[in-house]
Parts: sequence; structure tokens; C-alpha cells
Amino acid sequence: MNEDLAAAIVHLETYGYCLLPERMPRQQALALGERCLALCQDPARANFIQGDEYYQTLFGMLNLDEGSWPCAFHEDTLTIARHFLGPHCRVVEACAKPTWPGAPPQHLHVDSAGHFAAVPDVPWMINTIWMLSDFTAANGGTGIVPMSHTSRLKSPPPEVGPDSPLIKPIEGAAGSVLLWHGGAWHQARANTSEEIRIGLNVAYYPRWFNNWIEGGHQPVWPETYQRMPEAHRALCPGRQGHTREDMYEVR
Ligand SMILES: O=C(O)CCC(=O)C(=O)O
Repeated sequence: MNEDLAAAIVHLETYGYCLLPERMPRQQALALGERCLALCQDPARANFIQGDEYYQTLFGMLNLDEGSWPCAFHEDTLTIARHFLGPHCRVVEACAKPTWPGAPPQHLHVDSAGHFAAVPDVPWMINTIWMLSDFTAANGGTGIVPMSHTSRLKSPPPEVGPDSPLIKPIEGAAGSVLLWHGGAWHQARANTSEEIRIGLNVAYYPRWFNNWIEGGHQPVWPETYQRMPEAHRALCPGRQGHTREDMYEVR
């Protein structure tokens, strides 16, 4: 493993997140961002979108745009995910996430921990966001509370709100990728700028975790799977389908 990745792993272990700067050419990231934004505004995709006028999540990007594959199956993010989740961890979902001008700060939260009786002391998810536009402190870039992943809380304590000074803005140029431990308290920050911030959020889970746990995550469609190279297929859940109801226990 190269020194950069080794240092990123130590950073994620210590602080709960790490940033890999400029892992994809800027123009490639910006072009994917434009396509994600167009999909987010396409009424035909409305069934796969959650959110409001300021912040949306469009699920199922692995099915909707093959340009998401170089992000989801990137060797560097995979190396880090495998370090924390085991050699056979999975790429479970890729979602497009725009933050529009005027957006308030998102609530500070932990990922995929709601069903635990006690939050485990091993990572259960490595979450990531590819910056498909520049991410700044002002334009709705991601904010994280360093070291909060060690709290083992299912959600941040009420005294740490969405405007807490503990929240560190993570800035980066388009083509960079931020990774975090699912237990780190984080949010999309307020967008006080005139720009639209757009990210591609890719979730990695270990084999022992249920894929249905995040309400909107979509399965890989069989026809998507057919088009994938074998190396990508090996990283996807072993069953494919068109609806969550077909694939998962969704109650
Ligand atoms: O959009 C962001 O910056 C944060 C995404 C997020 O909170 C999540 O995926 O859990």
C-alpha cells in the first residue's frame, strides 16, 4: 500500500474521516456532476428521490449512469473500505446529492446505526462522498465532528446541533473524495453561496450487515449487473432485482 493511503487509514481511524484529494480528473467529475443534476431534475426519476427543494438524494446511480462506476469501484476507496470492513466488503449504493443555494444545515447524524441495541466497536459502514463540484465551507460541503466515531452513540447528543462549532467543514476540489466511519457525526452544511454543490455518495458495508437498512438504497438491476466487468460484479451484493421489496426484508 502506498504511503498516502496508509496515512489516510490512520487519519480515518483517529479522526473518523479522511480526504483523498483529486482522485479523478476535474473535468470528469464536473461532467458526472452535471449529469447527476439533470437526473435529479428529471420527473421520471421522482420515485428514487428523497429530500426537499434544497437537498435531494437520488438513489440507484449505479443503474442510472455508468460514470458512477469509476467512483464506486475506485481502487483507493476500496483499499480503505477493505481495511476497515474486511476483504469482501461490498459496494451497496451510489446516490447523487445536490445541495442548493439557501439550503439550511442538514441535521447532524450517524449512518445506519438506528437498529443497533448497542453500537458495535467495529466499523459497520464506510461512507464516502465524491466531490463532483468544488466543496467549500459556504456551499453545503460536508461537515464532520472529528473523533465523534469513538462515541458509540446512535445519534449525536442534543447539545451538539447542526450549527455546532465542533463541526469541521471538509473542503476539496472537484474530483476529491471524502471517506468517513458511519459512526462519525456529520451533515451537509448550509449552502450560503450562489453555487450548487453536488456529490456522489457511495456506501460500503461488510458482509454481515443488512443492505435494506437505509430506507432508499436500491438494488443493482440485473441488466446493470450484466454490463459490469467481473471485478465490479464481485463487489456487488450477490442478488440483483428492480425493487427493494423484491430483494430485501423492508419492514
Ligand atoms: O451530502 C453530504 O455532504 C452528507 C451526506 C450524508 O450525510 C450521508 O450520506 O449520510
